[in-house]
Amino acid sequence: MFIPTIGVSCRPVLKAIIPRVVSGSLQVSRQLLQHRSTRIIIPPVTATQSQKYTMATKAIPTLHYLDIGRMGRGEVVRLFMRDAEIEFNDIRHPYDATWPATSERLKQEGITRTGKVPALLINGIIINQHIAILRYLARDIGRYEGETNHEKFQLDAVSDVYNDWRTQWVASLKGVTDEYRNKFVPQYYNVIAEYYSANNGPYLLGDRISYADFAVYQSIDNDERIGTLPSKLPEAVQKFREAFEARPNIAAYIEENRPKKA
Ligand SMILES: N[C@@H](CCC(=O)N[C@@H](CS)C(=O)NCC(=O)O)C(=O)O
Repeated sequence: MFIPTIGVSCRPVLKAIIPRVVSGSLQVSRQLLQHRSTRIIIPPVTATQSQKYTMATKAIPTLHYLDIGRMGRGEVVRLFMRDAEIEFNDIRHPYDATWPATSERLKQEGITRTGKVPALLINGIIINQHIAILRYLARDIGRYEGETNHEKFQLDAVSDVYNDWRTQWVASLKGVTDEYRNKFVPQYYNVIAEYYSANNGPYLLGDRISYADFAVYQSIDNDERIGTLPSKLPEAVQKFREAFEARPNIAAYIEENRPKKA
């Protein structure tokens, strides 16, 4: 069987592999993958629900997200996969007047239950909810996770703090309020700094990176992009940012995509 190996830098025109959970069993229907002139036939695969975690389709994972550059929840997943050297197909859907129809189609195809993305097709299943996706990936590869119950708790807690931030950040896209800029954001980075200081940084778990670090980094990046990042970050957050941006697998990517200073 021909196994597609389309690098993350490509913008493939793909019809995705569409696994469907049908009454307790997972079925990956016969698919046609199209990448410009390349046509790749993936044969049908079926598995019971209990097999779904062990079934490997041998296809590389496919990420569905919006075409909104470095912003948003899908970028957290992208950064994680780049750092972890997980090759993936990167499908970016236009976020314009066509999106409602695309969202509906993705629902019909079983790619998202809520109509929202990111969605990741991996190991013959579809997973949604970006933090849950990070946790799945971390467990799958046995890295980027907490080891003890207390470490796992810290990752969960910081992910929740980040999710609260994300809700407010999305709301700010309609217009940044003084409340968001001058109160919510500084308070958020102070709380993050407390968590990061507890293990002496630079990462949340000290010198070991974890999935939560990718979410926190994206909050710094996304605040910078909408002009709401405080001019001076708390020391622990700044130290984290510098360590994260120097990571060998993502440093160049971050540099290339850095927002241009006005
Ligand atoms: N709880 C979901 C939220 C997903 C979500 O809201 N995604 C946004 C993009 S970041 C989306 O799909 N927006 C398009 C829409 O609402 O139709 C997660 O964490 O992934």
